[in-house]
Amino acid sequence: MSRSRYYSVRMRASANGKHISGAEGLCKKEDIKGILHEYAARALSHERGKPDAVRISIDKIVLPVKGISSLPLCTVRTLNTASARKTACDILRSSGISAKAIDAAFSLITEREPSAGAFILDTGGKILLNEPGVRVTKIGITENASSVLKEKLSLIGINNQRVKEALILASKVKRRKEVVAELCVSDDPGYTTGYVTADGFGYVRIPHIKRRSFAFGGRVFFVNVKDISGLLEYLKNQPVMISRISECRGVLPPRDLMNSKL
Ligand code: WAQ
Ligand code: MG
Repeated sequence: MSRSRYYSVRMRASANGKHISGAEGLCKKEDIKGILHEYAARALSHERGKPDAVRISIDKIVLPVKGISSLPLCTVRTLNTASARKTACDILRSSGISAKAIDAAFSLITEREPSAGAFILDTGGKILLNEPGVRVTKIGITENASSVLKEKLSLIGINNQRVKEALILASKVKRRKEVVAELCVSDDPGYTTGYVTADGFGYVRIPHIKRRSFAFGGRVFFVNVKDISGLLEYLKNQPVMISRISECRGVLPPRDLMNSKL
């Protein structure tokens, strides 16, 4: 994509310095007002609590915007936390992530107060980026891709903002070759579906990855490099728009998922 007419809008809400919610997107000038309204409403009525500080910022995009495809999406049929964790482990293990790294990732995101950004671990489990982690920003979707995505997600009954935003973010992250996989667990007490992304699997939604009412969550990016400076620069500053939508499959049993690696 060429010269940009886009603006990056970001929101962060906190209470006593603790993360409550955040949002980020790319939009055209005429849509800024609507987005500000939506982000402010989201910040002030979040199930994680009432914020005492909300920061919203708007930056004009100066770098050319890169157009990319969304990751292929599917949902795996996991019926409880044990099978959800097992499936996440199976995908990550088959992508070359060590058991130690997977354990470290789950403890970082499920055993302490959520961090505003994502942790970065190497495939052996070494923490390359600790709290507060990296916030992925400058992410959006073209109008055309957005209507295609809406159609595809509607067909499988999951056309909602949360899925769309997570797919956009994960597609930007996984686009980098050094990112081997991502693990995400929502920090919202009422939202128990998480996801894993990895080569050959795409974006795999995993129901029941945590128990309801549990207010912990987070994201971990697993990488196969030691120097993450180029990756951090890309995640924070490279504007990326989803301009093509890949396949969106419905629900698959775990065994079919593992056997149908793309
Ligand atoms: N960059 C990096 N990390 C982030 C970002 C970001 N832009 N936004 C959120 N996080 C981290 C942060 O630690 C949050 O605590 C954690 O992720 C969870 O964020 O297909 O709702 O917004 O059904 O609670 C995934 C499944 C939902 C969607 C993810 O995440 C689906 C979700 P939340
Ligand atoms: Mg949240």
